Amino acid sequence: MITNKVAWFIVSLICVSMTFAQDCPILPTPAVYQISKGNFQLDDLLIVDDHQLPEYSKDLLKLHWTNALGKNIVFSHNKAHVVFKRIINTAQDSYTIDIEEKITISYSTEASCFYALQSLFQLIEGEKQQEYVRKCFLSDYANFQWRGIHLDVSRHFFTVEEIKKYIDILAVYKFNTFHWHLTDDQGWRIEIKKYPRLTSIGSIRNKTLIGHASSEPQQFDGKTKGGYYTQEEVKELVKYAAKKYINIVPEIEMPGHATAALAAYPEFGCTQKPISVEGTWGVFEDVFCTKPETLNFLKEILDEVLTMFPSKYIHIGGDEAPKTHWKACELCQKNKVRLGLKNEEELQSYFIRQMDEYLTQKGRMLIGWDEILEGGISPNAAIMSWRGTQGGIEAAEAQHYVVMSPSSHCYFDHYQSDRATEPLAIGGYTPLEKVFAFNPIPSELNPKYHAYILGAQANLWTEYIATTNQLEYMLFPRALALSEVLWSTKKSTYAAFLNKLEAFHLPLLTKKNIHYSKAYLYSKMESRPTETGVEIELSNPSPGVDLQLTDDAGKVAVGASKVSLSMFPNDEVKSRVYAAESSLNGKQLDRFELNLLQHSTLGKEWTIKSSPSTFYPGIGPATLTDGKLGQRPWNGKDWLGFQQERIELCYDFETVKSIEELVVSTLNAPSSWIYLPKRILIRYSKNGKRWKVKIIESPEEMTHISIQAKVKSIELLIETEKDIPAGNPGAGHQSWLFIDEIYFTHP
Ligand code: TNX
Repeated sequence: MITNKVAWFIVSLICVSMTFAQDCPILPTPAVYQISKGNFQLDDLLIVDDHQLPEYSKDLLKLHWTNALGKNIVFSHNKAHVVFKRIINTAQDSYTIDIEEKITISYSTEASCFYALQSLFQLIEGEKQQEYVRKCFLSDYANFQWRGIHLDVSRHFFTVEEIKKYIDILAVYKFNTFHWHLTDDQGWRIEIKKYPRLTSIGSIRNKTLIGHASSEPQQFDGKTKGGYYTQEEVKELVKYAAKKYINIVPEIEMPGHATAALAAYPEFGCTQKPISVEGTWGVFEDVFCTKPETLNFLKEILDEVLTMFPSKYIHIGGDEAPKTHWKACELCQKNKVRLGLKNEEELQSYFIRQMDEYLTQKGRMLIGWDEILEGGISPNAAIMSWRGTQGGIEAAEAQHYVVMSPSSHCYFDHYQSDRATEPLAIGGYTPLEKVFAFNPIPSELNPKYHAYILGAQANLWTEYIATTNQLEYMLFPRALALSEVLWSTKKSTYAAFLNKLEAFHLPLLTKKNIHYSKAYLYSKMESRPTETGVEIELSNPSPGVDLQLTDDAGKVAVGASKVSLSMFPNDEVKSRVYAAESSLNGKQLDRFELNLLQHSTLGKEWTIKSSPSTFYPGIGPATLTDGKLGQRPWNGKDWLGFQQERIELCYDFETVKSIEELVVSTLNAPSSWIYLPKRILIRYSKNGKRWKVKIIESPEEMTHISIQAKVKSIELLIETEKDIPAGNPGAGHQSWLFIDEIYFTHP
């Protein structure tokens, strides 16, 4: 975080009490914004004193003034409307804009001059007619120094032009880091002169999965797909981004996600068997071998990478590397013994350390995914924490730099609503509000380590994203919420943020021909337990929206903000349909349906003896009896998630009941580490004295368990897959169990 603020800045902060932040159209929200009386007229000709105007800012100003605003601009020291002043001894990325009789922009670094212009353009954009700008004083600086967005170009390739458009829009929102994920199992995308087969073979795959990786059997399109960037193109992009003060951090994955490289050069794997570039998504066992020849090969690749990227940080991946081949490889095992290492995790640590030493020697710094903590973190490495924030906390406490990118808040390949109309995604649920609420500094981290958190970044993995339209849809408006998190020291409320989006920024994106999602505006339908059953509530907080909720028996509820209907338990299991409609001024905004299950324990509560994870709490125990089945692919809602070996639940009927079947609904999504139970043990009793036991081995997603007895109490012990099997995402870790509903049928 930037800390050196001097008196000049404190003075401007004091003005904060006098600001009218709600009127400020700028995103991310500036630290200080104070309106004065009157407007500054924007004539057809703008005279700009370029005396202290840095070159890239001058280019930007010229381009914006002529192209976006359609006005003329000249540079002259006489009678200038706009002047620039470089000031020293202020916070690193700080600037002020003073709009009175003329516009004075003061800035600390060249980048901050560029940011000042972005803010000025947004002020102009915020006016109805772009003929004037309100007089004001604005003072601003960055909260975090790593403000990143990532893009995976291996799973799907994006052209240089498409990436330029991506960079353009990131610059508008004051991001300064573009993490370019260039290599993975499905394609090697960067030219390496010494190893030409990396691109001639490694960039091409001959089939791509259709649909979700969890579908069985998997189907493929049988089409050849490829694409890579020449070194010239890479250099051009690096320069292009630098002119917008965006640093490109390249990622060259090792030791895992290496299939494409090993398809080109099998001799650098352990088995040396010929393999093909992957056409499906997941974690694969063909990883780089730990032998010296392979380490040398990777160092030679890095040599060329360093000539293209001036970035201090170089990302070497390090995630999801199965150790299966290392365990069977004679050379790796010899290495392990020679180095006195205990296990394969330490061998991975050795591998990363070699790269760390190499990069450090060249004056760079290694950054890797949080798996590189396993087996011991390398001395100079920085950590990108993706499996939650725990890895980041551990690294910061060990005084290593950290970039936070937990999948819970920063994975923009996850769903942003629970509607079936969303484009197919990998899974997970990361709505706009959650991104907005993210804080890169975990509350449990001791303040003395806060300075190690460089910032955060959103990741855009493209297994399920093949077009720029969809890419933009996944990115916006979530990226704008993240810009607020990363830049702003005066973050607005969520409601004020939404107002700014609607009024200024979504129209701006449209103008720039950028797609975005409006999922945050959708009405929500939730079912919640009541004394007598469940209440189905339809809600939409947007002002003026009329709601109508109808059930399949023709019952209707109408109103604004929130309407509800009730559903009661019934011994007959039945699927019921609820239809929701919302409209604004008589015009339909939205219509959707929800199927709910009516059953005998609807709205009743199971006692859960093992706590669900705080990441996937659903709506508490009532999740299991709310009549709502979870979505597939899963989107994080409507499920109770557990990450433990044994889960115990019990239920007591008020009186003895005849039961035909018990139905347990769970999720199978191995690509997200979520597994079906290994076994379910059921105990039930009529009187609490004599118990009958049933064991179900390898249950399915929807398991019907025949009971055929009179029952008062029933207990479930669910056993999970302790170690995720080798070759799968999360191999070796405790699997997750997700349950959405449990119910009974009666004779
Ligand atoms: C995990 S995040 C991965 C990627 C996938 C992503 C999908 C990380 C370090 N590894 O290989 O694309 O999940 O969300």
